[in-house]
Amino acid sequence: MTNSDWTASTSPQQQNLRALAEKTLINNDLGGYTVPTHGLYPFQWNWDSAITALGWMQFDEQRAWQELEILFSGQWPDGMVPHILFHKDSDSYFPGPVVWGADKPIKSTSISQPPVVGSVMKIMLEQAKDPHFAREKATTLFNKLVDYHLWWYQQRDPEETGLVVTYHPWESGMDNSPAWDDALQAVPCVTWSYERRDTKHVDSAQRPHKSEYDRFLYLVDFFKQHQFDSKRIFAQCPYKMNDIGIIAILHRASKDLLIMSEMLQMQDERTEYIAKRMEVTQQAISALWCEKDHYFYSRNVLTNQLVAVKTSAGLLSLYAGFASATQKTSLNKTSIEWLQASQFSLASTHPSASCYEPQRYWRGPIWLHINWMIALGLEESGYQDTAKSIQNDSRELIKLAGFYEYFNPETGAGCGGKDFSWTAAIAMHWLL
Ligand code: 9WN
Repeated sequence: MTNSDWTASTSPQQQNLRALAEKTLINNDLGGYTVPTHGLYPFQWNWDSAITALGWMQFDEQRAWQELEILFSGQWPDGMVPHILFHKDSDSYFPGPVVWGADKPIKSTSISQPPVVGSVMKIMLEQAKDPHFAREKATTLFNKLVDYHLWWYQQRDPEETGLVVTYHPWESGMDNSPAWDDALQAVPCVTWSYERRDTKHVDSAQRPHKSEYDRFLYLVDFFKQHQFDSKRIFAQCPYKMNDIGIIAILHRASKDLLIMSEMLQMQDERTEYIAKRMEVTQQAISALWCEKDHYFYSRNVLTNQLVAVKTSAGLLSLYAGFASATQKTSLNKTSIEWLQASQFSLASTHPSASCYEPQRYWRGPIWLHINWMIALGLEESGYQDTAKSIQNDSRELIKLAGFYEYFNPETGAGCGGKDFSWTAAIAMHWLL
């Protein structure tokens, strides 16, 4: 089937995929929140839930807003929205609530995740078929969203450098990205033994190594031992990263938050403060630009070194909107060349990098929600053709393999968990 056949009208195959996508969300619904997939991830994840709400929006607006309400029900008193909310017990995932040891106000992890929720909320407000209902829901959630953004700026950038820090690869959402390799080497390993559950659900060749888990768990213990105290952790954490992915997603979401504050007429000194912090980020972002490689990289805060490995997170700078005109031209050129480097696009690590592994999680596989954000950034920067290529490949992948967690860029094979919520949601929102 050519692409024009596909897009010309609603084909039977498209209708079928749409029905399957709806069914995927309905099956993953645990009564108001959606698990990413059963077994492998049996709880509510922060950025998964936000992306998944975009899918619910396509056929049940009430349910979409409920997803966000339940996500914010786990917000900490200091404004943080945790990366996982352990609403119900499950022994199919490790590490669970006992290892994390955090309970405010409900059992959760003690770190956050890429704050895409503000951008999702703005889309939900703009695209609502029932604008009155959407406005009411957005108005109720808006102050919680502001608290969450203030938490990022104040607790994760207390010195107002413009670049927030992250304390854990799990916080980046891109867990075993090669961008974290060196910084993670400096983190000690846990000395207690544990049993992983992820490799009982998924082939271990598609998951992180034990050497990474040992350090992930050391950091979890570190937060607990420091009683989740922001100041102490900021001063002493052995892993501190300026993650270009989080910085970009936060910047975009802050911009969307400010647009919503106008739509809802909820501007105040707090939203003004967010606007000021965004200006500081805009000034500071050049520190993450590598002039030699014409690319945005993450930075290890503890060594002050840029991590010169091309991961898809750097392309989120277009989605954030903080790249200059010359940077945009270079980034589009890089994207075109990146697309040509594998059969399907866009590999999460550039295929020419020595650390590229096409089926190992965040070291090469394609993630459709990242493709959506990158394509949006390219489109808004004027590069429609490049954005279209990414969109066409994404559509091809779900036609070939279904709603997998991630995809092998060389073969198009689905990897990781099956019947995955954010893949089904992005398919409904962007592809079908
Ligand atoms: C740890 C749920 C989450 C995603 C992350 C992805 C993976 C968890 C894990 O699954 O991480 O948070 O145990 O591997 O890396 O982005 O939110 O889908």
